[in-house]
Amino acid sequence: MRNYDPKKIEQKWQKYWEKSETFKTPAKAVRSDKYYILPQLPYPSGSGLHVGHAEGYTACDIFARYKRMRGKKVLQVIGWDSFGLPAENYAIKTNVHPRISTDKAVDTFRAQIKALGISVDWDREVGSHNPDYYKWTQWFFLLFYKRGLAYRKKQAVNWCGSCKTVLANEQVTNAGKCERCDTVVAQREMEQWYIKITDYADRLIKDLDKVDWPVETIKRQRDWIGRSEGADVSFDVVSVQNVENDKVEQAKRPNKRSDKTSEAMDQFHQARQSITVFTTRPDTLFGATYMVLAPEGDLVQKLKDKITNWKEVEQYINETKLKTELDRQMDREKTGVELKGVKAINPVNGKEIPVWTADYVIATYGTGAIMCVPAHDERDWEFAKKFNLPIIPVVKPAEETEGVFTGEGVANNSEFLDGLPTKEAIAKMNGWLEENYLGKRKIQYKLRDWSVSRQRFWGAPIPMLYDEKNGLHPVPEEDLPVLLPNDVDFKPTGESPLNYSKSFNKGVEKKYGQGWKREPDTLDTFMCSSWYYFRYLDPKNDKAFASPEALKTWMPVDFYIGGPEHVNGHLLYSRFFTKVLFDAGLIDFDEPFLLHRHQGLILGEDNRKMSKRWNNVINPTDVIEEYGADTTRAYEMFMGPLEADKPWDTNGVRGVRRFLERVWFLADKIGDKTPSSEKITRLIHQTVKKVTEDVEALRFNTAIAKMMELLNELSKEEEVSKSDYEKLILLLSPFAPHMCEELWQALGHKENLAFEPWPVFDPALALNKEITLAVQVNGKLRDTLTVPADISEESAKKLALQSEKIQKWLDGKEPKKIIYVTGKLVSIVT
Ligand code: ANZ
Repeated sequence: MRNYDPKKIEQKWQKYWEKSETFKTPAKAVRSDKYYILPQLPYPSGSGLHVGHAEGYTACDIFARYKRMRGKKVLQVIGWDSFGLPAENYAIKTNVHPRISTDKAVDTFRAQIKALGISVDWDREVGSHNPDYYKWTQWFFLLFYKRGLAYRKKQAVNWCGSCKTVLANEQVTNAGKCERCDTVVAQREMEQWYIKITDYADRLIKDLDKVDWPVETIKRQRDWIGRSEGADVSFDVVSVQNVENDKVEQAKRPNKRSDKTSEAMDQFHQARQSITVFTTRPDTLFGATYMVLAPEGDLVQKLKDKITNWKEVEQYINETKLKTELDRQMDREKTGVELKGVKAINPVNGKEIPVWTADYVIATYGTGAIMCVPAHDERDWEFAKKFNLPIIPVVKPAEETEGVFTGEGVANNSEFLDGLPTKEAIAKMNGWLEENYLGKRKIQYKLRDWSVSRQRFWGAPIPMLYDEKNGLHPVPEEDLPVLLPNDVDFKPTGESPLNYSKSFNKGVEKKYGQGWKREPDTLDTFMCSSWYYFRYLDPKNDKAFASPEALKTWMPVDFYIGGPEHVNGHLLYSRFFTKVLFDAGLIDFDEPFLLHRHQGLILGEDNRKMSKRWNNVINPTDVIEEYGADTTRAYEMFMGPLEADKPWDTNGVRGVRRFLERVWFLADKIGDKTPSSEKITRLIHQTVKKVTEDVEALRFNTAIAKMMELLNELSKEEEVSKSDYEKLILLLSPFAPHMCEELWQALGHKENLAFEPWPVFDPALALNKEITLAVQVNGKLRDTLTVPADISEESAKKLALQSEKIQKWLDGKEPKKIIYVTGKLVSIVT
């Protein structure tokens, strides 16, 4: 064999694949024989591809190449998440228009991915910043609008003062910072566009049963949606001077439910200024000793006339507005102000309890008001301790505990609930509340509606119009796309830059009416990335986001790889988009990604996260340059389990390169005169079995390890049969496709190997044959062992010594000599 020259080989095959359109998506596929493989849409950053991208794309590509060899019709495409803040921030930093810098970054990414030999259909590439793409992002927005799922609302929003834009909850880190620039996020009252994802909360939880995703991912998404079963309970709130009168009036409460509606009760509560709380523990109502209203909500405002210390309350409200929600939920010293002049009546016993406002209650969750049970809720406990409020235990734990008890137990101090275990007590209290018009069972979600409008330039314009009276109108579908103008100063000011574009508003009045103008905000980039996998199916269609036939053939996605950081954003939004399409009758499935796995993080050689700061960044292009794409691919897969975080190791890269070279030069040993030994034949079948099973289960590292073992054994042989060697090449080809194509051709094949059938194994031959070994101590047979036929001398001796029977006969004595007779006997002399 001539020298192994990856650069030459790799360029040759990449050109060949491109020219002969090897990886063009097969035209005639049906749902039963297609396989849709999806690498997560990358954001094309100016700094190019990193090793983490290469890891995900290689994993997908191995799967894609493997599935083709198994006869599947494969769809694999890559596109660009090219709108959004990072591109815009980069453009601002470098003072180059985002369109120019984005297109340049895309060119670099594309070239780098091609250099890795990823087998995608480049005819289907899409970029979310292109008008023929974002036309359909806008169409999706209109679909939501028409279905009552897009609305404007004024409320407190997350505001990043540095990026000068609103952020979705999913874009704020656990530390309350902007995920892009690390600035502490503030709250601002603003009117914004929202998508009503909460309408789908229930289905988004339930349908998680339909997908094969990592358990932890499913749990994280379920927790984020946050389903709580509980009850709404009404508490009357009265002025202090009226307490006596009100108590009398309370007796006139409508009696038991006599008809199916609760109208009478609603009227009663309205007249009485009742406040409804959401609780997951209605069984603790007898222990509710005070009530708290969220400072920023309107409940406190409604009581303003009755509150006698309004100045103090107002000051507290203003202080709260400066804090982020997260800050408020952190375990800090509790603060709050009592609303003097009002009291609430605990509905179960008519007791008068104080009403407070405190920032640990959030206006947007539940009803924005809570009943406080300090004996059984930690935050209430801390609060009650600090402000000296009464604590009444109403749930008895199985074992006496000190302090607050938040678990389940048996009700006590609770009249008609006494003696009931928590679950039954909850059910009984719920029944009682409903019968007495005092409450209703309720399911509550943590998920909020998704804020999608951004006061930035680099995004899809929201396709809405305002008339002269500020009335809203959707842009007619035939007028899409609403083009992103070019005459814009894109530097952020906090106001939508599109407001100042002449071309953006030009002709709007003439076309739509006097005084009409366009919505100047743009869509959050996650709107673009929530549906890209549909566009890959039919990227040039200008009549629909994808044709019904393409949708029917290719969806749902069979295998999706992405990082674990998008669980509560992108993955959730994509599922929502899919469900809306399903409800609109446009598709026949309601989950987009059947099988989903995450790739792990590749760390620097120093075991730290790769970062310019640590000077430990490995650039895949450098690795390709020095060792070749096949080595880069195979090394990244050999590093460890796909989903594990693992450090880079240059020695490991060299090791994999040596492995490939040894496979290359093994071709020199091909000879077809002697048939393979039984041992080699068995190992071949075992390797085919193991690699097949490992690839199916994405255990790429152990698949490579098995091929290395096979190589070692074949290398010991004088001669290797052509057919054995070809099997190794076929197995290795998804990992190191260029080299394997070259070898395949050198072996005399006319067709390239991308569609060559995957090797099959004979299960009987793949079985490791077993033999029986006799074990003697001082010449006498003392035990027999069943071992693999190809057991090594070392293992045979070790096993013999470990045998309990033999240990007994040795009786603690050190063996002087151990003799092994291959396949027959271990003889120990003491
Ligand atoms: C009384 C009670 C007694 C509660 C008890 C808990 C334990 P999850 O499970 O997260 O849904 N809560 C309700 N609305 C709130 C708001 N806007 N801000 C802060 N806290 C709020 O939690 C529901 C529980 O969180 C509710 O049940 C309420 O406290 C509190 F032994 O009511 B509970």
